[in-house]
Amino acid sequence: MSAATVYDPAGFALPDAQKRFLRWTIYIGYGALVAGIFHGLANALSFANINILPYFPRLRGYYQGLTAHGVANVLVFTFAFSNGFLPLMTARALSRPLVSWLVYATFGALLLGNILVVYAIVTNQASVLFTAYAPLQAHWTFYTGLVLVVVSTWLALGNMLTVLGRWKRDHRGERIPLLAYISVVSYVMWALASLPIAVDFLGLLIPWSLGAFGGLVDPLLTRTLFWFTGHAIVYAWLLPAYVSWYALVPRQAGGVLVSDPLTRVVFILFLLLSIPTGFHHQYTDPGISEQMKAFHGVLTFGVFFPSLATAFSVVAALEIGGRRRGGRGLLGWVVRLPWGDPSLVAQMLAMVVFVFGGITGLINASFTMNQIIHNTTWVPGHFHMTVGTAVALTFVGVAYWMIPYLTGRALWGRRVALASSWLYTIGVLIFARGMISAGLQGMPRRTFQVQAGYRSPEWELGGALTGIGGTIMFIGILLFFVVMGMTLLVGKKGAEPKDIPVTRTITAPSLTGWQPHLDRIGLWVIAAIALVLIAYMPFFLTYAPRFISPGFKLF
Ligand code: HAS
Ligand code: CU
Repeated sequence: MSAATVYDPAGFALPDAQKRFLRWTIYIGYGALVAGIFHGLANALSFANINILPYFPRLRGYYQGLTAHGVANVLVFTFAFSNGFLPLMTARALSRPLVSWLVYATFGALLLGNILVVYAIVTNQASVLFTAYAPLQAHWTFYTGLVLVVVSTWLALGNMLTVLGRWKRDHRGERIPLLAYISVVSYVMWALASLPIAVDFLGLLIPWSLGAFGGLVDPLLTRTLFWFTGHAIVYAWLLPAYVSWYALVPRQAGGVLVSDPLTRVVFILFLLLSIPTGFHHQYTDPGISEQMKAFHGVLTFGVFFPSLATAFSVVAALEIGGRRRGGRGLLGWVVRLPWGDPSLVAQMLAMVVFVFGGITGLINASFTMNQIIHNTTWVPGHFHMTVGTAVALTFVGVAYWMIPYLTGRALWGRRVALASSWLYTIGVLIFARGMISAGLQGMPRRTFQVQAGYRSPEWELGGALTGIGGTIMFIGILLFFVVMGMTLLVGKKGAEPKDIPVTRTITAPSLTGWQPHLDRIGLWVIAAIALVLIAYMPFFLTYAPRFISPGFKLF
C-alpha cells in the first residue's frame, strides 16, 4: 500500500467467524471471475478469426463457453462480491456485528446455487446464455441454481436490515450513517427488482424444464419478465461500485465527499428509476406497444441523471484530494492523485472507462439508434465498459484493501497490481473500440465468427482489435490473480489495513426539513412500486399468455 492509504482504526472489529465467511463468500466471486475469463479470451479471439476452443478440454461448443462466461462473470462474480461487501459496509458504518446465521446462510445458498449452475453448464445441459431466453431450454438445475443465487442476495439484505433495525432502536431520531444507507438502499432496490425473475424462474421456467405446461412456453412473456429484472440488475451490479466510489474512494484519494444529502438522493433515484425501464432491451420485440416502449425510454434517460450526478460527486472528491496534495491549475490535481495506490488506481481507471460506457448506453437507449446497434457487437462493446470495467475493475480495486483487511495479510506486489489495472484498461479500450466499430458495420453479437459463413470484410479491423484488446484484458486479470494468490500465500502478516477507509462529507445530513424523509426507505419502496406498476401494468393487464413454443436444446 502506498503511504497515502493509511486507515485509522475506529475500534470496529467483526467476529472472526463472520470475517471468515464473508471472505469465502467473496472468494466464490473472484473464483467465478477467473473461471469466466477463459472463455472471454476465446470469444474475443474468435472475432479476430482465431479459434482456441479446441484447447478447452471437455468444452462441447461455443455457446457452452459463452454461457459459462456470462453466468460466471456477470451473475456469480457480481452478486458474490456484493453479498460480502455490502453487509461488511453496513456493519462497519453502524459499528455492529452482523447476524451470524444469516452470514452463514448467505454463503450456503450461494455455494449450493453455484454447484447446481456449474453442474448444469459443465455437463452442457444449459447452453442458453446468461439471459436464459426461452424457448432455449436448460436443465432445471440451471434455473434452480440461479434462484439460489438470488436467494443468497435476499439473505444478505435480511442481514443488513436486521442490523439496521437494531441500530435504529438504539439511535432514535438519528440519521442513518451514509455508508449504511447507500449499502442498504442498493440491495433493497435489487430485492424489489428481483421479484419478476423469481416469478419467471419459479413459476414458469423451472416447471417447464420439468415437463409442465405440456412442454410449451411463452417466449415473449418469459423474456419480458427477464428484462423486468434485467435492466435493474445492471444497477444492482453498479451500485456496490458506487458505494465504494462515494464512501471510500474520496478518503483513499485524500479528499472528501462533497454532499451527504445529494448522495442519498442519487441512491433514492436509482431505487425509483432502475426498474421501470426494462423495455429498452425490447425495443425490437413485437407484442409491446410503442407507447410503453417510449415511456420506458424516457425513464431510461431519467436514470441516466443520477449517474451524471455521480460523475460530478466523484470528480469533485478526487479534485479536493488532488488539490490537498498540492495540485494546482485546471488539471494539475489529476497528476497529484495517489497514482501509486493500486486500490484507488483500479477504481479511477474504472471511472474513466465508465464515461464511454455511459455514452454508449445513451445511444442504446435512443429508440431509433437502437435499431442500428441492437444485436450487434456494439452492445457487448457497451457492457464491457460498464459491468466489465466500471464494476469489475472497481471490485478488483476494492480487493486490494479488502482481502488484506479480511485475511490479515498485507497486499503482495503493488507494482504488479498497478500493471494489472493499466493493462486491463488499455485492453478494454482497444477491445470496445473494435466491438463498437464492427457493431456499427453490423457484426452480430452472440455469433461464433470463426464458423459464420457470412463474414464481411468490413468487420476485419474491428474483429482484430477485439481480439488484441481481449488478450490484453485477459493478461491484466491474470495478474490480478497472481497478486491475490501471492497475498494469500506469502502476504506479510500484521501489516494489513486495520480499518475500512470511510470518507467524511463536507455537507452533513440535516435533522430538520425534508431530508430526514430520505431515510424512510419503506416509503420510497412504495413509491418505486407505484412507478413500476405504471410502467408494467399496461402490458401485463392486456397481454394474453400464449404457451406456443416447445423447448429447444440446440446444443
Ligand atoms: Fe446498459 C444493454 C442503456 C448503463 C450493462 N447494458 C446492456 C447490456 C448490459 C448492460 C450487460 O437502452 C446487454 C444485455 C444483453 O445481454 O442484451 N445502459 C444503458 C444506459 C446506461 C447503461 C442508458 N449498462 C449500464 C450499466 C451496466 C450496463 C451501468 C452494467 C453495470 N444498456 C442500455 C440499453 C441496452 C443496454 C438501452 C440495450 C441494448 C440492446 O439493444 O440490446 C446509463 O445508465 C449509463 C449512465 C452512465 C454515465 C457515466 C457516468 C460516469 C461516471 C464516472 C465519472 C468519473 C470520471 C473519472 C469522469 C452517465 C459516474 C475521473 C477520473 C480521474 C482520474 C480524474
Ligand atoms: Cu438496460
